[in-house]
Amino acid sequence: MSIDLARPHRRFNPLTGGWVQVSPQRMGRPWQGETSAPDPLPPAYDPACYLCPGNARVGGEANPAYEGVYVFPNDFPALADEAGEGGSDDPLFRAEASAGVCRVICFSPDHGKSLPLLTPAQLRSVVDCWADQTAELGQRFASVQVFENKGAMMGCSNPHPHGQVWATTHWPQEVATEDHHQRAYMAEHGGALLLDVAEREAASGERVVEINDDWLATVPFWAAWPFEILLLPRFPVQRLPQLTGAQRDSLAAILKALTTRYDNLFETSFPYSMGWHQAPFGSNVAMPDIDHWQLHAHFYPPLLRSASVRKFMVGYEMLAEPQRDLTPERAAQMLRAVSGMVHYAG
Ligand code: H2U
Ligand code: ZN
Repeated sequence: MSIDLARPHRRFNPLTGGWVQVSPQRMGRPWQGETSAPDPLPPAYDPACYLCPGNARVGGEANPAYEGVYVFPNDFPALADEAGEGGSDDPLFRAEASAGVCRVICFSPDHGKSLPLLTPAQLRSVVDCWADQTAELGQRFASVQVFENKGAMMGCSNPHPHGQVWATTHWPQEVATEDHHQRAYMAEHGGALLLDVAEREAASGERVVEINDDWLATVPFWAAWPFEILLLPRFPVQRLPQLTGAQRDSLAAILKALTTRYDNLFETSFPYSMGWHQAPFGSNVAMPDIDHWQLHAHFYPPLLRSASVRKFMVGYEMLAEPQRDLTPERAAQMLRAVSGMVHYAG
């Protein structure tokens, strides 16, 4: 690579076709933003929590006294089971009906146990749940989106550890974009884009935060968010249900280590939006080949300098393209410098 990465430059995201402006020379500029004490960890049970076992949800229905992972239909689903009628091909005012299901996944009955605080066995059952939901919903829907939106800073209304799954009859935009770029990469280079990325990242190690025999967590070369992570399998796999028992265990292990590092970085329950991208299914879109797909997870955390100082994607970023000061290499170094084994809250 014959470019000075210490000077302003742009990096290309081969998965989306987007660019990011990197401005390493701005790292030392003075900061006059907010700072405040980190949030304390929540208690094991909150009588006011609508996700805790035995408590009533907003719709009135009560949660059972669940003991492991618990899935229920979202009481305020964003999608309807049945698509409405009609559509519009008007080139200026195009629309189509959409349908799908939305479910909530409680990771633990313990209100205070976010992912890094779960045992490997408990994390494994979260992985199994993600895979089972994908397998079941993939029979009826074209896309299954598993995700977790965590922390008040991300607009998450409740600290109880939970994620969601939305399955749709259409391919959502990000999935369609990634499908396009992975397909084009394989046509041109013969291999799977993200398998090649995993190999190159493992070889250089520069941006790797966690690695085991099956998985690798890296701050991608093209990361837009300060501590963004791309979690990649080191073997070809297109969807969650294909993972073997051993690959699920090693996934649980790397999830625990990565999220422990996240929490330790600013000694706070690290907010983020994370989710899995996996090969979409057939349904109303033809999906004959999926070899170009590689299963992967994105973590998009908003924090920049402390538990309360966040990165805002505004101004130039909204109007031109994302920009970062902290280099991905430096972010990876900072995440490597904190423990992936011992959580700050014990
Ligand atoms: P977030 O705070 O991560 O958005 O998630 C809470 C989800 O739980 C949200 O999608 C659903 C909301 O619709 N929910 C229920 O299904 N039942 C409830 O009683 C409250 C919240
Ligand atoms: Zn709770």
